[in-house]
Order: sequence, then C-alpha cells, then structure tokens
Amino acid sequence: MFQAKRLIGGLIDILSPADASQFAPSDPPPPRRPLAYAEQNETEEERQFRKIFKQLAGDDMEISPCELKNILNSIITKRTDLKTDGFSIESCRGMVAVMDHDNTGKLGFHEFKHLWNNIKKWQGVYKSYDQDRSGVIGADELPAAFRAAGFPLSDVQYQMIVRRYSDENGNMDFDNYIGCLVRLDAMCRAFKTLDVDNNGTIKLNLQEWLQMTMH
Ligand SMILES: [Ca+2]
Ligand SMILES: [Ca+2]
Ligand SMILES: [Ca+2]
Repeated sequence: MFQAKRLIGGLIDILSPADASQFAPSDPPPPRRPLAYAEQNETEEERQFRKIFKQLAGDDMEISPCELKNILNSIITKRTDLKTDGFSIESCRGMVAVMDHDNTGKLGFHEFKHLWNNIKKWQGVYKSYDQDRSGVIGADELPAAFRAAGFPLSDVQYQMIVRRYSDENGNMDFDNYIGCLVRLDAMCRAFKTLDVDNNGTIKLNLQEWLQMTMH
C-alpha cells in the first residue's frame, strides 16, 4: 500500500498544472523507436515518467483497462475540486480502445504518455472553465471549456455531447469529461489521418465505418 501511495505521489508531482494558453487537438503519439534510442534522448521528466510507468504497468509493460481504472481512481480520490463518481471499467475500456494504436488491447509507454499528457492538459481546462466552482462542467460552461480544449463544435454537437455524457441536469463530472474528450480527440485524429487530400471529407466503406465507430 505504501508503495502504491508513493507511486501515485510521484505521478502527481509530474502532473503539474497545465498552461491554459496552449490547447489544441493533440498530435498522434510518436512512432515507436528502438528503446535504446528513446531512452538516450529523453528528458529528465520523461525518464522519471518511464520509471513510474514500468512500475504501474507490471511485467507485460502495458497498462490494461483495469490498471488504468485503478490508476485514475487513486489519483482523483485525492482531488476535492473535481467531482466524479469514479472511472468505470467500461469508460476505461473505451479509452484504451481509442488510444491503442498498435492493437495490443492495452496501452504501451507512448500510448499511455500521450493519454496522460492530454489528461493533464484537460484537467487544467476543467478547473478554469468550471466558473461557478461547482466541481462539474454545466451545460452553459461546456462550449467554452471544449473550445479551450481545442474542440470548437457547433451548438447542435454540444447538445449531443451533453445528452450523451452529462447527467439529467446537464452537468458533466470529471470522469465523463475525460472519457468524452479522449474519444473526441481520437475521432478527430482518425478523421485527419483518413482525409489524405485534406479536403475536409472522407469516404468510408462499411468495414472501415465499423472499425471507426465500434471502438
Ligand atoms: Ca461520472
Ligand atoms: Ca497498445
Ligand atoms: Ca460548474
């Protein structure tokens, strides 16, 4: 237990508050490079993150949905400013599915780091756009928050997101918010990848459509 607490403590230290000025849709995780090369060229922060990752991921060196759930829930129970009923296994399975670029069913180092950096960035947005300090993002706070996170959507799309991810009063708690943004970010990146000629439209057959939507 002590060990777990120390690990999570280390993780929180790395997760310093994000700078609210630099939000934009995230870039895809970098291509996998030989470990030796990656380790030689990483910053002190990355080295520390890698050390913690190794301990969180265990022998298989990957984070399963269940491990992700435990990690996220241990961290948010310490936060009284972010309201949440906890990350569910379903939500963690969903996040792993859209972040799992090499199809291992789990998150490897770069996949996890990418997710982590996004969560760090988005929790900063959550805090600054929860204007009434209620601990949740209300329907009226949502458009500005999502725009700040890099997703300027239409009113109809914001209403759809509130219906799907917020409670009956229109409030979005922290786990729902992260689950929603992880998916939104992944779907935007997938679209960009498929829109090879960059004309804003893509053409999909049934197979491709299912692969994208059944995550
Ligand atoms: Ca929730
Ligand atoms: Ca993977
Ligand atoms: Ca609020």
